[in-house]
Amino acid sequence: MIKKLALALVLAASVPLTTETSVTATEDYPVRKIWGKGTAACPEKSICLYQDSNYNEDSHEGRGRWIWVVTGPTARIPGGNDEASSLHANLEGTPWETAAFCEDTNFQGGTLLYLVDGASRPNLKRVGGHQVNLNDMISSVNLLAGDWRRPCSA
Ligand SMILES: [Ca+2]
Repeated sequence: MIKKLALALVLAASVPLTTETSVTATEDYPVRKIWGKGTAACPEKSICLYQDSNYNEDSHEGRGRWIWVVTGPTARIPGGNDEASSLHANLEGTPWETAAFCEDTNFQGGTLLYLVDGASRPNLKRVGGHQVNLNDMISSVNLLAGDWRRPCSA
């Protein structure tokens, strides 16, 4: 009888209350939104997706704009889908070495680009030697360590 009671208590403690789920979508993903500009505004152990090019430095508001701060593989960016215009990787101190940015949610749609720790992309409208436009396309972010393949499924 005591054992059954103890088990019931453990089960009750491990099951989240239904009223606490889905308060905000961001609680389900390791991503949060902050207001700011510049790569220095990117918190430690994070990938930062900036709403504007040049890390929000050119925003008319003067103080910056939104930055989505990713702290783990995130299948969705609530409120920030297809919004990123510049990127910064600040992964030092994490198990991850590289971020892969996917065109669709749930790590689908293929890999738009990679970013290693410490790297930045100031303008996703013109990326790489071919000046590819990847602006406002990123929908999920996978974080990778060591040997890896196919970070975003095609
Ligand atoms: Ca997309």
